[in-house]
Amino acid sequence: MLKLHGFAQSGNTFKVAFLLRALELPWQAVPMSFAAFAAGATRDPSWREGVSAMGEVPVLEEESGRKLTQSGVILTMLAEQHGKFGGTDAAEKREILRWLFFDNHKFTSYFATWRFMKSFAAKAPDPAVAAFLKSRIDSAFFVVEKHLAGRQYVVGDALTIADLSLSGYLFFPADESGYVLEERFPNLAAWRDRLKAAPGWGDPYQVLPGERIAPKW
Ligand SMILES: N[C@@H](CCC(=O)N[C@@H](CS)C(=O)NCC(=O)O)C(=O)O
Repeated sequence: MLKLHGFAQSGNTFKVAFLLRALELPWQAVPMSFAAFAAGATRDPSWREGVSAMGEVPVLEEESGRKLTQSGVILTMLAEQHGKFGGTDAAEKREILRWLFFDNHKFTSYFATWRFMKSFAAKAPDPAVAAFLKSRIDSAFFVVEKHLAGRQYVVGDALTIADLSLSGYLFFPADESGYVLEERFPNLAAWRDRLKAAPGWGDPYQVLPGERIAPKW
């Protein structure tokens, strides 16, 4: 059975879980507690040696023991293997890749970093760092907001891994990030809500192991 290393607060792990469920594949979670993550479990040399040299979750472990990291690569591999959610032709596949890069570079990375600082970090966010991250998030969110105008899905006319990747962090409670999408990003909010009806969707705190932790700041 496939194993997915990660934890409930990890939207990157959720992206993969969402696809595993949409594909109806048997899988089991290999939980890392959030406390262990926050204390530096992914920086531990033996964890890096045995699980991920990049020091990140998610990690998808195949039955052979082979371990794969980077949610975008895992999503692409599973979509290819099962012939679903990966686009209908070469042009769509390239378009999906474009959005996966955009997500990993700008959309998820700034938002996940900001959410971690606001909700889970040991110290309150530095106001200058917060302002910088929020301006980067706004800029990335407005790109997708504009793209989604008049569209149901990010690429083509059907659900793809581009939707799963970009939406991975948007299902967490708004108080964890302070971003209420409806207020400034109506297309993003409507798309996120449509995805809740997609095959395999579930609340991340139900789908992945671990407890919800109240925002700290
Ligand atoms: N681009 C990576 C990002 C993965 C990532 O940043 N994972 C976080 C948890 S959600 C992590 O393990 N961070 C550890 C660290 O940055 O030290 C992916 O999509 O898989």
